[in-house]
Order: sequence, then structure tokens, then C-alpha cells
Amino acid sequence: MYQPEFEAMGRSELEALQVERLKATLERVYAAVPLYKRKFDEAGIKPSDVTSLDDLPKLPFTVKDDLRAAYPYGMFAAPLRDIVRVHASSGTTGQITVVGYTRGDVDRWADLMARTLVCAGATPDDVIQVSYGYGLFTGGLGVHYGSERLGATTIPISGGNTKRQVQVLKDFGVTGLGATPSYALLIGETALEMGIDPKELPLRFGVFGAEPWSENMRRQIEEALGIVAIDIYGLSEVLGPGVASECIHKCGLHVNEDHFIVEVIDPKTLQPLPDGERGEVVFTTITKEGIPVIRYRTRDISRIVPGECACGRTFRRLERISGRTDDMLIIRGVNIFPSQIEQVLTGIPGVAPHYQVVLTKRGVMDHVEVHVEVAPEIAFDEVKALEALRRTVAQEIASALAISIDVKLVEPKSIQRSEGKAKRVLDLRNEGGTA
Ligand code: DLL
Repeated sequence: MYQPEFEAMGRSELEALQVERLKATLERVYAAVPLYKRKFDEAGIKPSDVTSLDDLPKLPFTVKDDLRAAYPYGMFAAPLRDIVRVHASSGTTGQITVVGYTRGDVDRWADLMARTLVCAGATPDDVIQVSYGYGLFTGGLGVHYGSERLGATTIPISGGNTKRQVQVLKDFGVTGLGATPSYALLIGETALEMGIDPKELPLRFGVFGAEPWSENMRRQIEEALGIVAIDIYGLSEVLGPGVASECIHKCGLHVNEDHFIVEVIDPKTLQPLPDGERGEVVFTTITKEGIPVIRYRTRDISRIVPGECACGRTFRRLERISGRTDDMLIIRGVNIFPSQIEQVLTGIPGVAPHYQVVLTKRGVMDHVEVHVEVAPEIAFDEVKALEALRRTVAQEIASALAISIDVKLVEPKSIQRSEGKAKRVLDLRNEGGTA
């Protein structure tokens, strides 16, 4: 499933392929999706005006609200009779967005997910437990189809019932795990409670994504489970998982550039940024039929990692996603992502990798407090030791992020565990909450 004829393509050959596929996609959406016709007409651009990648910035952006307004099927570029699958994402505002896949889309998605798994070191000999949720969320079925396409033994357990997850992990001789990173940690923690040391099991790798996580969190998962933890990225509006994935060198996520054109833009000026500069990631799909998206603004923050990867793949790499523009906290003028706080917390002995950033109001002012669990081995009733630890945490955050944030240590297991995407920010500002 490693396809060097694509994944290791020369740049000019790849760009020629991208332009050819882009042109076909533009013709398709202009003819089939009224929203794109209107947007292109307003921008004074016709699909035939696009002859090279330099023309890309002339195309209008697509945003989540476009999909919401077109709910449910208004942005589909294929008739419903050709759509064989739908998925949806809920988002924070409640209104869901729906995406559709033709048979060809499902087929290409399976290929891309097989590619993702191979990039992570999987082979047909692996036994892969899919602990991402199955359903409208793309994680479960996405990894499932990729694992089957690869020829690995696929266990469609979905998320939840964590004790059973551990039992299956052990009894079925699982070698690869797909889950959100926070759920992988919970599975590891639960195994220990059940008297099973995950490090003793045949498990050797995991493909983790769907939420931001830090390098220190990776280390903790790798140590707790005795595995190689690989970051995988994607979003339903663009495909689901399978948009980009780390290889075993773990130095950025190779974007599947034969299917997606990636740009990084300045979210304020909306101008494309040169490789290496951090900004908002934007994707254009160039092989999708059901719901192609043109210059889709992900709100995810990253940058293109300069240079070449030791694996030989030439697809450019995105640095791990540090967060979403809508999750960014502005604390006394300093922009902070929860994952930066996580990176600090997970480097401090005595605290567990479970935390929540709690936002409340104090009078008219926003107040930010980080709740972090102490590690189980710390005695929670030793007031002095606890206060010293609290101070250490606050100081480490202050020195790493140049802001002071109130820290509250909470008892082991008191922060709600997630079987899917972890909720790192608890916003109580509109509920009269005080921390
Ligand atoms: O989370 C698709 C997916 C499933 C990716 C399984 C990886 C593994 P959505 O539910 O539409 O799709 O959420 C997409 O999740 O815009 C990011 O903000 C975040 N996200 C996804 N992968 C990562 C990652 C799936 N590796 C949104 N690191 C995206 C950080 C991620 N954030």
C-alpha cells in the first residue's frame, strides 16, 4: 500500500497532477453546486481561468457556515442516487454539517486510510482494534475501511465499554490501536486497574488523532502502552481521517497531496503564507466527487515543516496541529492553545495527563483556571506537598507560556474521561459559573 509512484513523486510532476485534478474539480462544482457558481461569478473567475497552482489564491474560500447553510445536501456535487454514504459532524454550535461519499469516494478513502496505516508501520499481518466511534463520526468507519483494504485483521469495537476494550486488546492479540489519544490513555489506565500491564501485550503501534495532543502526551502514551504512537489528521468536510499522517519518523504529517492541495493562510489577512510560517490550514479536494471543497478553511493552526523527510515521501508535512482558532484562549492578550498547556503539564512529575481549562466570569472579567489531576501516587491529603506541587505547576506554565494562570489541583480520576474527543475547555462564562 506504499505507493511511491505518488507518495515519492517529484514536485513538478505532482503539481502537474494537482492542476489537472483541480481543473476537473472546478468544472464539476461550478456545474453542479449553485453556491460555487455564485461565489465564482462574484469573484469574476471561471474554472477555465485556472491554469496553474498560482491561480489558486484567486478562488473564493469555503467555510463551515457554507455547509451549514446548505444543510443537508445543498453542497453535494453528485446526485443523491450516486451517494452511497453520509457522515456528519456536530461542531460546537449544534447545527450539524453533512458530507456525502460516492462509491468512488469510499474506495479512494479506503486506499488513503490503508496508506495512512502503512505510513504508521502497519502490515497485513497486524490485528487492528478500531476504538474510534462508529457512526456519523468518520473515525471508526474510516480506519475500519483502511484496515480491511490493507488486509489487516480488523476489530470494529468502536468507542466505549473500556474494560471490554482492554479484554479484547489482550485476548485477540491486538498489535495496532486506533483511538483518540485521550481514549488511548484511558484504555492504558483501565488496563492497569484490571491488573494487565499493556506493555506486556503484543500491541506495537497506535494511530491517534481527531483532537489536538502534545509531544509530551505522545511520550506518555508510548511509555504507558509500550508502543509507537503516530499522529493522524483529517476532518469530515475534507474527507475524515486520511488527509495527513505521520510516518514512523514522527516529524510532521505528510499531506496526501495527490488528493488534497494544502495552503496555510494568515487568518486575518487571508493571504497565503510561505512554507514554514504558522497560520490557518486550508484544503482543496481534487479527487472527491460527492462533496468536493474548494479552499476550505479548517480553523486548524499549523505550518508546513521545511525540508525533506527521511522516509523518502515527498508529500509536504504539516506540523502537529497546535489547536483551532476557535479554541484559542486569549489570556491578558497572550494567545494560548490548550495543547500548549498540556505540553507543560505532561512534563511535570506528580501530575496526571488529565486536565481541563475552565473559563468563568469574575465580574466583567474572564477568568481562566486550569484544573489538573494529581498523579495517583501523590497523597491528596498532604496539604503542604500539594501546595508545593500547585506552585510548581503555575511556575512552569508561567515560564513556558509567559502568562500566569490560576491552577487548581484536583483528585485523581475527578476529571471526566472521554471515550472520544476530550473536552479540554469548559466554558462556564454564560452559566454564571465561578471557579
Ligand atoms: O476528527 C477525523 C479524524 C478521525 C481524524 C480520526 C483523525 C482520526 P471531525 O470530527 O470533522 O473529523 O473533526 C475534525 O478535529 O479540524 C481538528 O480540529 C481536529 N483534529 C483531527 N485530527 C487531529 C489531529 C475527525 N491529529 C477536527 N491533531 C479537525 C489535532 C485534530 N487535531
